[in-house]
Amino acid sequence: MKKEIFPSGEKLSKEQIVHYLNCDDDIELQKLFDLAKKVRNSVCGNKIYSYGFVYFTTYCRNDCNFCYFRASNKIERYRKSKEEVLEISKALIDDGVNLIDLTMGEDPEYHKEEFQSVLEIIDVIKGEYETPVMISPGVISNEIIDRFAERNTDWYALYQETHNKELFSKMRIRQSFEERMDSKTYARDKGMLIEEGLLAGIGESPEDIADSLLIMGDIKASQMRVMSFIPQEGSPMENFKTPTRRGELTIIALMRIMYPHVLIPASLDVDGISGLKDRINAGANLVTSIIPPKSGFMGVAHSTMDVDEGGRTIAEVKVILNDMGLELATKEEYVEYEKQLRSYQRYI
Ligand code: SAM
Ligand code: MD0
Ligand code: SF4
Repeated sequence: MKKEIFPSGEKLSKEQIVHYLNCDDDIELQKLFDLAKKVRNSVCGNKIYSYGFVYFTTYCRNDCNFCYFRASNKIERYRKSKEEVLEISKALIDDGVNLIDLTMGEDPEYHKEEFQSVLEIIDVIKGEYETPVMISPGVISNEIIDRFAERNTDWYALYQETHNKELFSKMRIRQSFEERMDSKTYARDKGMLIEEGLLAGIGESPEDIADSLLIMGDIKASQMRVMSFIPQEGSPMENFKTPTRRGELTIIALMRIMYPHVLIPASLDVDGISGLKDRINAGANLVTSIIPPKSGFMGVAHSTMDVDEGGRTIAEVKVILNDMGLELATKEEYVEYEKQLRSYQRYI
């Protein structure tokens, strides 16, 4: 497969990135979004990909300052059985999602059993259901990463949130910046695709975001995300304000222009279904956080928003995308795209 399967990205300098992040000229920003959309269409045509979200345990040993599910937050938690996880995954696949994102808090129970039940779940989803899988387990040992990689688990998602080490230590308290970076690059070197991610509105500067955008390219992330911070009840950042969405949308557009090949989520977790259109119009090519209604499963940033109301379903997403002249990709089309991403990895 040739490198030319994807257009090459704009090599923006840190100064150029900072310029756009500081830009408050609506006309200039609209030009950026239009360019991002044009780049996206040249890569994906009118297709948009979709991931089902399965947050199967909300227990966590960590105390991230921004997160509702941090260990010290006194909330109701759940840990779903293997059967429940498979049932919801099957329902999502039947609805038409392209991939299942198995997400968890850093639950000590799973560390104790060395992720045996997660591996068994992956075997069924990949084998019997013939569907790609992403795992979002937090930091895990290299030995466990080896086991995921051996099973051809497609993706390892692990978001740094910021690449400013001082800010990182205030957000992901008592966690190692290096260990988190090393886990994802190790997974990449073992053949897994990796997703890197940012939180917007946690006290970062435009220069920090520019650094992150450049690092995401350096580590060869094939999926890149940004989500606006949503304040969580009971957490230390409860009274922080959520930022305006201009930042998130500008970052999506910059990612698309700099790295035309990557998957960039429009996450329903940030603003629910009403936030879909703007993110797609900024250059996103993937809808994430699709959750069946009344399933008893949660989102993260907005743990319950639009879930039971059925707002986070394929049916709802389809209506909005079709209105925009876009279509949801089939699983086969997604698998082909993933294959191209893998080939492209070798050239960058
Ligand atoms: N526990 C694993 C980890 O931290 O890597 C995986 C799940 S974690 C809940 C997934 C992501 O949700 C975080 O990396 C963060 O980007 C996002 N998130 C958590 N709290 C958020 C908030 N308050 N606002 C926006 N995004 C948030
Ligand atoms: C999402 N709520 O896609 C999910 C989550 C974890 N890999 C993804 C943050 O928005
Ligand atoms: Fe735990 Fe992940 Fe939330 Fe941090 S972001 S507290 S690791 S669930």
